Amino acid sequence: MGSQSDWPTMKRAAELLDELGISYEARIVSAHRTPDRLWSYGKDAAGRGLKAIIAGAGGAAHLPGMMASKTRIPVIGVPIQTRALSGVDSLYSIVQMPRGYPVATMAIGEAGAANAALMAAGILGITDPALAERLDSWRAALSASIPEEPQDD
Ligand code: RP5
Repeated sequence: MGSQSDWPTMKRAAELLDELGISYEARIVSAHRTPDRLWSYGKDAAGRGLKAIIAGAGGAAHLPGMMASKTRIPVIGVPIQTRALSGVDSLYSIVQMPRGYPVATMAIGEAGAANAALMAAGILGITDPALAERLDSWRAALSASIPEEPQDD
């Protein structure tokens, strides 16, 4: 993520990764404030065996796109909801990548962070049958939790 202030949102991704038994590291890597850290993180990602990168950033959200320019590892972008522009700024900054350097862009905010973890699980599940099974169970449990009819409070 681009900042400590992104963590309350990105925690939603971390919680789901925990739930699905996927190991991960959570790091602050800012495209603007720590560009050298971004460069080495992206440069070393494939060699370190990372399989997916979830990149959350807000405002002029250059982290996911710059990360995608430094590594072929799939980058999943999470637009952080900003106070000034409600996260539309983050969304537009992340989603409009030029041909050649894609970022799989999620919804703005906490739903996007949770979905980023599920997207990563889906990617990793292609070659990890045990994880694929855990993801299927998670999805079935969510589906089963939805009532057929609305309840009064
Ligand atoms: C972005 O700037 C970060 O991803 C964060 O969403 C936003 C604001 O950062 P802070 O000023 O709260 O550290 O780079």
